[in-house]
Amino acid sequence: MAELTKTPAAKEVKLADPREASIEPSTQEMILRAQKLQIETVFDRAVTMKPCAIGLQGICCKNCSMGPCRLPLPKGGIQGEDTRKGLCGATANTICARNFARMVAAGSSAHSDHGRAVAETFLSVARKETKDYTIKDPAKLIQIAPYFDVATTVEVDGKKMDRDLDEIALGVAEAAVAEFGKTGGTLSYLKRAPKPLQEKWKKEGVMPRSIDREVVEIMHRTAMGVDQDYKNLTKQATRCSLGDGWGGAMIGTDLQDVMFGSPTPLQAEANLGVMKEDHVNIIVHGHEPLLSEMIVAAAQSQEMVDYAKSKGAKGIQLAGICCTANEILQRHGVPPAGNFLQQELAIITGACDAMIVDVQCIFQNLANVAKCFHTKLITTHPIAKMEQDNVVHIEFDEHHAMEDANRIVKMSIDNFQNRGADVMIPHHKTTQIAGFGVESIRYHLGGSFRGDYFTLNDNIINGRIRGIAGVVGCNNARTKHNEEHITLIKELIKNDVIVLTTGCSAIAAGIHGLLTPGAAAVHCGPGLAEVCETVGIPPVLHLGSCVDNSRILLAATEVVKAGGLGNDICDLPAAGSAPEWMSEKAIAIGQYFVSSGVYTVFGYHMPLDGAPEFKDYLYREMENIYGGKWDCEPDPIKHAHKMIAHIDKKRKELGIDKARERVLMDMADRQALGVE
Ligand code: BF8
Repeated sequence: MAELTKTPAAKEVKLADPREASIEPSTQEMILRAQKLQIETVFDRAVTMKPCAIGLQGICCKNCSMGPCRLPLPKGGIQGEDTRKGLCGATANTICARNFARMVAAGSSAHSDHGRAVAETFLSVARKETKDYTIKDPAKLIQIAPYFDVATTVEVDGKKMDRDLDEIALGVAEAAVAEFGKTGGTLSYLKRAPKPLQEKWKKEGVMPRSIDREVVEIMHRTAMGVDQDYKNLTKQATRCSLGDGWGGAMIGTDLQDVMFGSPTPLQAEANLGVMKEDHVNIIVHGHEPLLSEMIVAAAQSQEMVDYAKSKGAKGIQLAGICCTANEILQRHGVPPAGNFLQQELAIITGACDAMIVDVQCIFQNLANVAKCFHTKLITTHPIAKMEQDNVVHIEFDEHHAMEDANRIVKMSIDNFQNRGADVMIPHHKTTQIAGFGVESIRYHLGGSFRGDYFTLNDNIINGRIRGIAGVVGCNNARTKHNEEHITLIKELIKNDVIVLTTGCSAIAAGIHGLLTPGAAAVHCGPGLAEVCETVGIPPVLHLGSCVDNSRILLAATEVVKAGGLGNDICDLPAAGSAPEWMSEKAIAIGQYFVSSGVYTVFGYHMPLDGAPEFKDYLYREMENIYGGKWDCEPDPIKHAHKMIAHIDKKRKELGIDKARERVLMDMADRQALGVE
């Protein structure tokens, strides 16, 4: 039996108030339990350590060893000329724009390296070098092939015939891998965007040339003594981010769909309460589903279930954290045990027999928490190891993926018998419907015969649906866990704005019961409720993981194509949001949304306050170039109303604001008009 040990905490750690830390009851319970067991968590660290005030303003430059140079705003703001400079003379605008661009580079590289791993695995599939992965969605493969200039038909004796699927797969795989380092032209997927948007990108000179090149160029341009014009730096940040959203991330999403199947709506549970005391609990955490897909297969195999039973468990309960959770949720209905801020808490239940991590959003402190229990913490990726000695590294290789997965699941089962007596799994869990995508929205809102986006557009034009919001992104220990997501989403749907969600925001929405058709009657305005009830969909649609934000770009493009709502994404009554963002990946996503024409509001804060001119460029001038702009609002209700005001402005520009007024009439209005 594992003996409980304390985590080596920083000296004088203050304790978080669980009710101030999260709105979610099982999270509160687990924070309290951790404190009783003297196990430190992110929530305690957040009250112990304050963020750096200068870093918060975005104006600390540490790009050479003459610095770090710090250029805080003078008390009382800038009076007259802004004379602040670093040792080399770099202005606050330059420093802030460099820092911003580097965040875009880091975020884009994370999504795109994920996309590359998926593309390389798909190449192994196409070359028949692995038996463990196959093509589960050939229709998707045929759909994307033309974007890579891969023919899907051949002419035989003057007749057009379907081309061999293996040949198409090889063509697509080679072209997809080449996108990361291609030496001529621009990215293939850019042609999926609405034409006017492509024209804007061309005019601005921001069409990404290759995915990797734009990241490298940011690192070059932000190195000491290179680009010293914040507008020029922002341009490169745009080019790099487009290489993420319309490049690396989109390739990742598409090829995952091809190999693992495109998601279709399914029912599952969510929250820490999905863990089971009498089962082997395995948690997968991270982002790339290459391994977790195999873990799902291994954990569901009769051989492993029997093995678990032979060790005294009733079965195997697999669950996820973060975006790996979203990946296996949307394709297999495997429940998420929680989002970003709940990762330590899953171990603190005492019932986590193994936590298997791949890349991104993984706390190093997991190792310290795991040390207090029997939990096996297993790293699996060559680029993401941990220094602590209680961490096991089992390197995953797609060429023997199933073998690796079986080994990991067996190790997890073997660890079940080491579980201590002190187990406490919170009871809270909810039911949710997840697994929406571009295709399933088309089907659900259009029906099987006339499945298309016309129906969605009709409902936007007639005002039942006021607009579309993409609410995405992380949790942040500087804000109350899940509060901004849930308050914001509720306010949007109350005002008839349909919400598309991904990432940790989607997990929050699931945990708080917003991903069910039944949520429409409880939380929605009358128009959106009517649509959801008629069609049988939730008012908040779970579109997957953070790389799947590419699905939101494509859904917006489908809405443009369906007609009646303008010619470009920036014409749509739509807005984006990341209310509890923390990761550089969120900044990359925000930049590609803005540069694709979306008004995008972030919560908490943006590291821009120290450079008001650069901030103004992002918050106002970008709109003149791409039709989208940045904004920030920490208060979730005000945040929602900024998005709604933008949606209403777009409705007015489209001339559909009158229809909206008609729908908003209440009983008294109708009686006054004599129509009731
Ligand atoms: O990529 S939402 S905390 S898990 S970064 Fe991380 Fe943020 Fe969650 Fe998914 Ni996206």
